[in-house]
Amino acid sequence: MGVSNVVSVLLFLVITNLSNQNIKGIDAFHQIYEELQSESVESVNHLHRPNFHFQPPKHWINDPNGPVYYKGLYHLFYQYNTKGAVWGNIIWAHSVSKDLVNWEALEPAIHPSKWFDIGGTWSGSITIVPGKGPIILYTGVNQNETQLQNYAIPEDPSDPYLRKWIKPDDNPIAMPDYTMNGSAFRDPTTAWFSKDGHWRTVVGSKRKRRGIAYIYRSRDFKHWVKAKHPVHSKESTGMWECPDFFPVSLTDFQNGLDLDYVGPNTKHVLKVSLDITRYEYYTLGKYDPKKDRYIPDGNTPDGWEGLRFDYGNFYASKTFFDYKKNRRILWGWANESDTVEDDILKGWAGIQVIPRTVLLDSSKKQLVFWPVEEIESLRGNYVRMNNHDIKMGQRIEVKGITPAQADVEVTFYVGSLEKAETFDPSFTFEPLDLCKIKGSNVKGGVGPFGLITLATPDLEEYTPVFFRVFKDTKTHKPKVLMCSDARPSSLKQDKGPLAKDRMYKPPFAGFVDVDMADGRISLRTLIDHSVVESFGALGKTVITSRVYPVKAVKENAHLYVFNNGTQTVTIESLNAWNMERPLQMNEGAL
Ligand code: DQQ
Repeated sequence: MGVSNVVSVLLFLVITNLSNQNIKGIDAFHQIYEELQSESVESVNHLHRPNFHFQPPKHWINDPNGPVYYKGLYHLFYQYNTKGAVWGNIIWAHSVSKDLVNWEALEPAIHPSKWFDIGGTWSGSITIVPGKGPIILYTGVNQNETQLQNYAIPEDPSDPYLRKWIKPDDNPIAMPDYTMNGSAFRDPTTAWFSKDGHWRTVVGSKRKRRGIAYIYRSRDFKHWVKAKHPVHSKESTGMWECPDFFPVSLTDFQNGLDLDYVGPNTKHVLKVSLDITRYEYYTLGKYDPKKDRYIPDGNTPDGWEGLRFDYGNFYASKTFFDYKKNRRILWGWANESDTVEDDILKGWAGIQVIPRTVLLDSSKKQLVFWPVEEIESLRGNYVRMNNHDIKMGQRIEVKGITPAQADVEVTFYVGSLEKAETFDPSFTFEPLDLCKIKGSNVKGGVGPFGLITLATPDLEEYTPVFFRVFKDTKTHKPKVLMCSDARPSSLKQDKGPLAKDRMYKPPFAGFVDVDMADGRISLRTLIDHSVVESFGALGKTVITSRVYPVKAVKENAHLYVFNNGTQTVTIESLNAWNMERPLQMNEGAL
């Protein structure tokens, strides 16, 4: 490389680094620690290990791949390191379930073995092709580190377990052309069949700093041609990983739609995972199948400030249509927030969040998410509370369940919003900044109120999940902030200045689009040792945090309801359950 090239590379790095500093999000890219990728796991530490979230017995996992419902079984594939607890040596691991709760691990579906994937078998999807059965589309990396799109077929499509997969020699099915970025071309979506006789799939990419979703068409699922224009792109958003593109109904708010559904009363959702900050956003919009263009509605931002499936530790998500129950289900990966050294010591890293149904909210302005009903089969011991006032500064303990492994649903009644703080126009509109300044201990008018999870009785450690209601002087409507704040979650400190030695204990936040006309707001939180997964206002705003308390663990963890606002808040109803461990969670294989 000549001197001028070196200078331009350095300049580019400085500029991108500078411009990224203003963009908030979680860790950038999969951190690559070559020396640690194959460090074998001696034993598995269970202290913070979730009990009812999807996990293999050990090692690193990331993106959910597939998923699909086929011949009576739910299949989940996922990115898995066969050798250690950090990212690397990635294959497609494979599990099946009859109920989305209990999981049986099967042998891995695909691993690097051919010239078109010897450098990696990365994320992708499954499509059920009539007459052929399920077909995997995935990204292979070749030995020059160019990303290619490949397909794989089951050896025996009549086997509901789809145990063995073949990678035909006529792969790859798509290669980057000279106009494209070969190291940013990945994660093909589930394909759909259109009336014009073509299958279509979307592949994530970027050109310079522009995030891109390319669309490919095929008549036979083998020969794919890139459409002239990307289906959508957006400047300054960087690489679009794991795009997801699906229709939602504008009239039926109970059922999901399959990808090939065509009808007048639909909108499309385009979700992309932003590699620069490792968070995702989605837009609602209109897809024109003739022009193969997607145009966002324009009601919500198409970029960094966009709506999110989950405002917390959640990435590389993927939906699928469940033919059994006519619903669209979302899977997403929640990474660890612990130090890399401790990930290796505990022998595992990464979980899949509880699968969630996805529907358009009746406001038609956003989606709503809710844990699949099957998860309720794990509910055990149960306590309830009704019509209980919590005055300012009060904290009430929820006793009689196991607070480190629980499902809690609360409906708060706040009555009048008179005392709500004014939404100061000088506030930055970023919910995260607001949550940073106005934590759970900062007294307010209406709120902060909510749950204190994984806490010690003296609050040396705790993870609060709460609402704070403001009066928006511009709209004259309440502006509701929801926070899940990991800052006080653990006494554990960083082990050093490097990224791998740091604990990630951020506050996460989102606004909740409710008018609270009836004075009520609900919160549901699933707590699973190091997971705090919360659904505000029946799933309008969702936040997942990963936390590693030192003292508030297992039977030493406590759960409280609190209010730090001058307005008394009533617990209209609270139902809390112990959550049991599923009978089967991938034991054995791998
Ligand atoms: N993870 C995969 C990629 C994808 C990224 C590699 C997202 O295919 O873009 O493990 O987390």
